[in-house]
Amino acid sequence: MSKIDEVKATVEKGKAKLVGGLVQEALNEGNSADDVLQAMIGAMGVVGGKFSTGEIFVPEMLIAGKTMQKGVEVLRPVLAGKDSVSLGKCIIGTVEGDLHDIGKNLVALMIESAGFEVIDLGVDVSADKFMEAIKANPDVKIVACSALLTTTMPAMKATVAAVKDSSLTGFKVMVGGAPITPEFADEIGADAYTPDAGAAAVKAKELAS
Ligand code: B1M
Repeated sequence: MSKIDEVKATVEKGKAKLVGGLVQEALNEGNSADDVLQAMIGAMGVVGGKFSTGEIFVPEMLIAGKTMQKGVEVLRPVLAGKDSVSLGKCIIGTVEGDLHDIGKNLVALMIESAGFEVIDLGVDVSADKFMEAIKANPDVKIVACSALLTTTMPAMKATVAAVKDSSLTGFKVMVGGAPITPEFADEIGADAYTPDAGAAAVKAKELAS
C-alpha cells in the first residue's frame, strides 16, 4: 500500500494518533501536499457514503473528521505558502445550524495563503453575526459562507439576503459547500460560487482586485 493510500485508510478508520506521522511520511516521500489533501478528502467521501448506508454512525463520522483535521494541521505550513501582499480582509463562517467546518477551514487556509487577513467566525453563524462582523470591519473585501447540509441552504440564503439588502457595501459575497450549486448561488444573489478551497482563493483574489 502506498503512503498516500495509508493516509486515506487512516482517515477512514479514524486513527487520529497515527495520521500526523503518516502525512509527514507521505510528504517526505515526495508526494505533494495537494495529493495528500485530496486523499483525505476522498476518505471523507467514503466515510459519508458509509454513514448514508448505515454502516457507521455520527460518532465514527466525528472521529474521522477529527482525524482529517489532525492531518491538515501537518499540511498547513506546506499549503500556506503565504503571499506577502495584503489583499484585505475576508470574513468567513459556516452558516446557522451547520456544524461542519473542515471544508470551511480549508477555504480559510487557502484564502489566508492567498494574502487575505481572515476573520473566521466559526460554525453555526447566524445572519446577524455575519452582519455584526461586517459592521465591525467596514474595510472587509470578501464575505464567505459555507454550508454542508441541504437543510442549512435556507440559512445561507437568509445570510446572503441580509447582507445584500443592507446598506453595507464594498465587499463581495462568496458561497460554497457540498450541496451548493452555481445555480443556487445565482438564485440567492451571491457574487460567486466555487467548488473547492483552491478555487475559492483564486476567486477571492479576482473579486478583491
Ligand atoms: Co455530517 N453530513 N452531519 N458530520 N458529514 C455530511 C455533510 C453528509 C453528506 C453525510 C451523508 O449523509 N452522506 C450529510 C448531509 C446530507 C445532506 O444534507 N444532504 C451529513 C449529515 C446528515 C450530518 C448530521 C445531520 C448527522 C446527524 O446528526 N444525524 C449532522 C449535522 C450536524 C450539524 O451540522 N448541525 C452531521 C454531523 C457531522 C459531524 C459533526 C459528525 C462531522 C463534522 C465534523 C466537522 O466538520 N468538524 C460530519 C462529517 C465529518 C461529515 C462528512 C462525512 C465529511 C464532511 C467533510 O468534512 N468533508 C460528510 C460527508 C461528505 O462530505 N461526503 C457529512 C471533507 C471536506 C474537505 O469537504 O466540507 O465538502 P467539504 O468542503 C469542500 C467543498 O465543499 C468546498 O471546499 C472543500 C474542499 O476544498 N467548500 C467551499 C466548503 N465550503 C466552501 C465555501 C466556499 C467555497 C468552497 O466559499 C465560501
